[in-house]
Amino acid sequence: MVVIPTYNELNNITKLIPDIRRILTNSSYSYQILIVDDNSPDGTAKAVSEIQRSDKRVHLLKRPGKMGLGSAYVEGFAWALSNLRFDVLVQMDADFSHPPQDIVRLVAAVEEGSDVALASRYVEGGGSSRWPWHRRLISKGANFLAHLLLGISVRDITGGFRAMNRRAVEKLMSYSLNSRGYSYQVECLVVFEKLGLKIVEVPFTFESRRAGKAKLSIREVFRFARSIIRMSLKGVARKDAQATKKWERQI
Ligand SMILES: Nc1nc2c(ncn2[C@@H]2O[C@H](COP(=O)(O)OP(=O)(O)OP(=O)(O)O)[C@@H](O)[C@H]2O)c(=O)[nH]1
Ligand SMILES: [Mg+2]
Repeated sequence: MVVIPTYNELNNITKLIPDIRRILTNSSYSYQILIVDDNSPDGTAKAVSEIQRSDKRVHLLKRPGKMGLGSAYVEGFAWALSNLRFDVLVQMDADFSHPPQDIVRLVAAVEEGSDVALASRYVEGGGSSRWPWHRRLISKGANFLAHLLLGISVRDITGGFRAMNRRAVEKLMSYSLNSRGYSYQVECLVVFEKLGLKIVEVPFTFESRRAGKAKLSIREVFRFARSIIRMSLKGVARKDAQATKKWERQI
């Protein structure tokens, strides 16, 4: 199953869904696609509803407003766990930065025994194509900060193209993830490494977004740095641990 958060991705999503469908139909895997849309003003959700009419394997979770990539994934994963049957879950961007044909290699890596497979720019054979220097710098800086403060061992910490088995998704959802924005990708890895899950990096080439506007702002960069610092100081707690703390405070 493939989960895709969208905000103003009309011109990408109407092409991406058919591409994923074609690629997975031609592979040995069955597919389901979940779009988590934050009431995009460009009508992304309406276009997805149209596609849904002829394809029951496409699902749509509509949220009232833009609440951040991380929170879209958390809601999407929780919805998928309670409503759909799947063995492997793939998360990816809607803008073709994550080439849909690489889904098959990621899923295969999980089927071969890894809990989590990361599409990675920073292992041999991986890279970024046609990315401006300032975006490369932000990406490298974000990875450097996360390595330094959190001691994560994988190379591409901030990438958002990943596959994981159902057990990994279930475990992840038992944690209280605080990242609403881009640091979500890092927070998940903190949890996965803490749990000792088997993580593999699969090289891929990150492409520039095909259509639509970039959403990464300076505000998001600062928010990311703040989240990494918070994680390094406080870690990431399980939901029940948090509940216990609250209870302790009450008595
Ligand atoms: N539902 C939801 N999706 C979001 C939100 N912010 C970003 N997205 C989606 O998350 C994915 C990644 O966001 P992008 O805007 O592509 O971020 P990026 O790749 O760092 O930046 P550019 O591709 O250069 O714009 C895309 O599919 C976006 O549509 C949000 O607040 N809510
Ligand atoms: Mg993008």
